[in-house]
Amino acid sequence: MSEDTISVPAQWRAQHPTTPHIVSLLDYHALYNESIQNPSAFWSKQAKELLSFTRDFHTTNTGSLENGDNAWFVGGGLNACFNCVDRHAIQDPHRAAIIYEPDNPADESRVITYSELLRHVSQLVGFLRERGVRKGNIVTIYMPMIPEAVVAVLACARIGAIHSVVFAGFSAEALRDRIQDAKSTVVITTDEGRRGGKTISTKRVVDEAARECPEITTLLVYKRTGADIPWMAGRDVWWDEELKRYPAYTPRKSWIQRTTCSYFTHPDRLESRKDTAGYLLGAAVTGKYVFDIHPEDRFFCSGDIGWITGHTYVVYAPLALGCTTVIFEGTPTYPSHTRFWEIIQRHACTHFYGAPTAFRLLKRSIEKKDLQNIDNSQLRVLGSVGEPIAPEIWKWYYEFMGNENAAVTDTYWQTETGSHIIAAYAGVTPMKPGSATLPCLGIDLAIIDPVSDEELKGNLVEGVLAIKQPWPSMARTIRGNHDRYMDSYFNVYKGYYFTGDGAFRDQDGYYWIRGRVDDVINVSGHRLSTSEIESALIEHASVAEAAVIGVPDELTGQAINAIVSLKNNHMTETIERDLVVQIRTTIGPFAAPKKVLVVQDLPKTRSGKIVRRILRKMLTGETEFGDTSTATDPSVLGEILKVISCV
Ligand code: 6R9
Repeated sequence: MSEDTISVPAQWRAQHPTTPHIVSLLDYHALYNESIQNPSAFWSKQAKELLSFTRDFHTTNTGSLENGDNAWFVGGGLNACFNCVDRHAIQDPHRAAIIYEPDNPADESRVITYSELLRHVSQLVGFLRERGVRKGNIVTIYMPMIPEAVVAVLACARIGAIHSVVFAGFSAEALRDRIQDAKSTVVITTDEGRRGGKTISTKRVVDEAARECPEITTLLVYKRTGADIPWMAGRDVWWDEELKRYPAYTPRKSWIQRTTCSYFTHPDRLESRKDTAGYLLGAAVTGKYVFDIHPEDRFFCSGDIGWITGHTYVVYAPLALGCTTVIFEGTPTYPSHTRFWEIIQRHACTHFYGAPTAFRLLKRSIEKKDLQNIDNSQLRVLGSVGEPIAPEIWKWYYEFMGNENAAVTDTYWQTETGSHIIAAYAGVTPMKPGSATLPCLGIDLAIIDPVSDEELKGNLVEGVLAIKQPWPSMARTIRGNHDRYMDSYFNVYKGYYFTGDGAFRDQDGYYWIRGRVDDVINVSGHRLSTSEIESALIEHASVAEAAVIGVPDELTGQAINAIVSLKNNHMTETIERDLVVQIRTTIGPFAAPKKVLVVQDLPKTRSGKIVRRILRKMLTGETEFGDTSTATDPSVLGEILKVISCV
């Protein structure tokens, strides 16, 4: 192995409270080889071991990547909620399922046991069913990170309804589009939320969105703060008042699901659906082997459940494996920068899973002396997700968060993959700061040369990352747009799943993710599409054309720069600010551009396409723009450069 390798801390295995699920790298290789050589037998065995099926499947998987028609556990039936709640409630009813850490550390935290979780979920199921929610309907959930958000997700899963969890940072307009698209008749929210000491007006946002969603018949409101809020009699109902009327247990008659699915709304309108059993198995297998989760563990993932990370690793993976999931409502810097350490200490967390954007922020302000009263020696595994983690941030994380005692796993994956694709197996895989390391079980990777479209074999190759074999938690379609699904993932390189990321395979076969090769921007681990932001800008009455570029940013990974030209070149004093507000209100504050540049004209090809490549080079300070001859009017470049140098 090359010299930048960090081996698993010597005490890791010695201090393990039980026995790791995989004990050596050899074991990993043996399992991995089995999973690639005989995937059906491997996944069938894993499914039977980790999931409880109500009806056995007769075929492990069918279909091909070429045709994009993969299906898993055909003929089988299970209920995701039963797997995440009932079976643990039956076995160990008093085990904590959820620990809730409120935004303000002075407020009381709450522990919800598996039997209590079963009761809450069952009561919500009773309510939702009475309100007409059935298998296949889509319920929209717009809630802060509180246990009731998880209850809502699981209640949908129990019915076989589809949950569309919309991140509570989205604006009323973005929420409206998603409710309309889902045709939700029931929306679940809170009166307000609290985040980083600030109030988020969830109910007000839903009210505004609902004005153009006449199909909503029920707005279920959980009382989080007790604020005075507007009320629409007949439509709005309180969670606490309603749910107690329903039985604490719903019988199993309508449980069995086959093709019902989780449904994600992404900023780029990507909506994917997955097989329930396949998705749940991806979550459980990676939870078990990558994170080494055991039932006694307390797993703290700081992701929001409105994004895939929270979806899979706050809800489904820890609960399917029957451990305790820690739900944190707040932010890493409130009331102070040591909040994560304090939470981990207070709840004796064994795992922490977060994003490089937060680590970069904390690294700036935390000193060793701030942590001298912290004892987090029970912390075994530290995960990173969302974007590449720079080696110096990796090392900081290893040292400051884990005291060089915990295994660090940089987990590379995507909404569409459902669960980890490349990750170090905690306590097993020798680590290399900055590399996501080795493929996960059942994931057959390929690096493709973008020029020749050929797969590059062997080590020391760089190209586009693709996957050669189907895996259970992969998305099976884009709802209502299967052609887009085929074009985005399977028609790019025939026979492969196309990830959209560039990657390098080093001399040891380790993978280094280079970032997106398409028009996706990653700001603080939030995946945004340039086209949605550009459309939001163009909706503004004064904007003629807009181009959105992601530029490297020390704190947020990438930052959004928007370059616009105005109708009749009519400049106003407040235009830059107005456009930032425009994006905040149409998409959400997290998509706000760091810079807005107003120019006379944008560089275009002769066919009228904006040449973002040149703009990107200009914004990142490059002086060589490559071939600019296709730009319609080369003089526009000089003018843009002038504007850039003035900002
Ligand atoms: C889980 C999640 C997916 C995109 C993905 C890639 C980037 C995620 C990463 C990473 C490097 C990692 N990404 N994890 N890049 N190293 N460990 O983030 O899903 O929101 O769909 O984003 O995020 O570019 O293609 P999603």
